Amino acid sequence: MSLKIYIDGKLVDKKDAKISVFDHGLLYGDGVFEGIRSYNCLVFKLTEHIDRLYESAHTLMINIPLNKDQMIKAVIKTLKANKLKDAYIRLLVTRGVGDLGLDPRKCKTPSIIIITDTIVLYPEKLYKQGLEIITVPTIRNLPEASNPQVKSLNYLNNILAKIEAVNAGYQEAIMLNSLGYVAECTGDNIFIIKNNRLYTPPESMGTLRGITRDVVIELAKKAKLTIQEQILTRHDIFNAQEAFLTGTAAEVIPVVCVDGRKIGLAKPGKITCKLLEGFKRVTRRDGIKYKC
Ligand code: PXG
Repeated sequence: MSLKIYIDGKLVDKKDAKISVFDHGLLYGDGVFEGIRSYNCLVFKLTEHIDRLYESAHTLMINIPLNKDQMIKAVIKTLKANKLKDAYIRLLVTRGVGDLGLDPRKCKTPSIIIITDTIVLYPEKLYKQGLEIITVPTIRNLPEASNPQVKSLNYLNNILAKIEAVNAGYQEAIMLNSLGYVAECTGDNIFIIKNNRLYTPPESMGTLRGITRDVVIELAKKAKLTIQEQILTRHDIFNAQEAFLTGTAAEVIPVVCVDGRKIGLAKPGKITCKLLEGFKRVTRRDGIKYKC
């Protein structure tokens, strides 16, 4: 059975899932998106992802033609059509079809695209061994320019950082902000642990308020760990006892080496592993259920 893609209310075969070359999502990266997962027929934190999508769209003054309930129904409908129990869901809203100029007023109707597919994950062995990452020259978008809280279709900032990591032989990169403080990774947030305290950069550092990040903060609070949103330097990261990344795709992944400096014992830390276990439990328990 061919994969069905939702485009503007219709479910079409993957081979027919096409949009106009005049769509400003393509011409200018003018649009917003979310990456969401479902686990055994439970969509994890769907409401939170939908809220973030609508906030991104609001800032860009994109009027999404569905309300939030209708959007949730559209996501579920697409998952069911594809009989996917465990899925990666990519939800996009583009500015829509306009002309070759920038003027968004020429784009009358935003387009909604929902792609549900199986997820490509980091190999299991990386969760056991931990990731080695580096800092890259490309800094994170300035909040005063293209605000990192807006998950826009223009991801060039992160893609450049990813290219720099890959060119150097690494899979993920730490992006600093314009002041040289740690912001986040290309598609993940970063945490460190020292003396039973959990640290992660605040939003003001150019950090996306990740939904996985929020879940991990809640788990840490329940585990009676002290959690501090704090400015972090590379020195802080190098001298942490544990480090890990969080994101919808990666979940919680240990980091064992940064810029050639071993982190702690250079293997996944105890607290990190506990948080990963806790996270997996939550994904099996919470979420919006659908029949599959
Ligand atoms: N920071 C950035 C810049 C992101 O794009 C996260 C953090 C984590 O946020 P969530 O809400 O997922 O915990 C993201 C996540 C991918 C992929 O395939 C991930 C993201 C975007 C595009 C692709 O790993 N966003």
